[in-house]
Amino acid sequence: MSVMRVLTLLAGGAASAYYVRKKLEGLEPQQPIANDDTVILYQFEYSPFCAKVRQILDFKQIPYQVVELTPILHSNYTLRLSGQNKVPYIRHKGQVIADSSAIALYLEEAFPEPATLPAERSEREQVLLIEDWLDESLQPAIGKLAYLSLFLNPQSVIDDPNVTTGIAALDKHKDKIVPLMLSRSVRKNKLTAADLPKLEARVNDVLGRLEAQLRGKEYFVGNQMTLADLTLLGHLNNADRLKLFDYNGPHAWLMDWRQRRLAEMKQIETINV
Ligand SMILES: N[C@@H](CCC(=O)N[C@@H](CS)C(=O)NCC(=O)O)C(=O)O
Repeated sequence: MSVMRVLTLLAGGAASAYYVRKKLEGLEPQQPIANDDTVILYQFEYSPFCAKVRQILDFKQIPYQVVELTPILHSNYTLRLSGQNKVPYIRHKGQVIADSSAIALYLEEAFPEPATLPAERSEREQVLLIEDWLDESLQPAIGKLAYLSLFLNPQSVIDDPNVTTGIAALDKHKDKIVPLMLSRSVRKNKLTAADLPKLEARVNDVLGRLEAQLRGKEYFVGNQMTLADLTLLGHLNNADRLKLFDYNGPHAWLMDWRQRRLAEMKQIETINV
């Protein structure tokens, strides 16, 4: 099937999407050559939930291989492999685990050191509570604003060489694919340009709540990095690339916090090389 046909079908409705899925078996990603002990991460590079899992893997110094999937087109393949239709999911020792929070718990069990969850019960629950809030409140607020802003001005994503569809033949058509995918997200969330001020206000609310928890502190809980901090790093992963929101002025502290945590992650990598 030609790339242009794929694009035309993707632009269509549910029936076309179904047809595309049925037709695209040939474009499935190659399975990586790795033994069963290596963690395989199935992901989209830009997904904040996938970035969260990469942060955990890096923090724990777990070797892993990435399989880059293509948004929308991956769903048949993903359903078959993992029994659900979202990324991230991982494969390790013959098991497939989906959902970033379930993956975090699995990795904590399989690779206990260094720990991302405190041993003390109330601290541990606090970390999990914050993780949940970051995934379920902060991320949707930032995500909706990002989708709409980028849909209204997609050129920065089209021009970013790091943005890939996961399929080389389709990457040449990013100028068509990126707006198409963004328009699907905007439609799914029933957003229009008129919603921008409301979405910006919501992001400011959420960042205000975050500030009350984290400003002036190095870590959410205790005196070392936990799953809560790694989750926030994941959700801020696109901050530079997509210029998600204005970090000058009131939110500059958050970018400073992020820089300090990224420097700490770099140090962990260097020490363990
Ligand atoms: N609760 C899930 C959320 C995962 C999620 O929403 N993934 C999005 C990408 S960010 C997805 O796969 N959407 C389906 C698609 O785009 O095909 C987690 O923590 O992993």
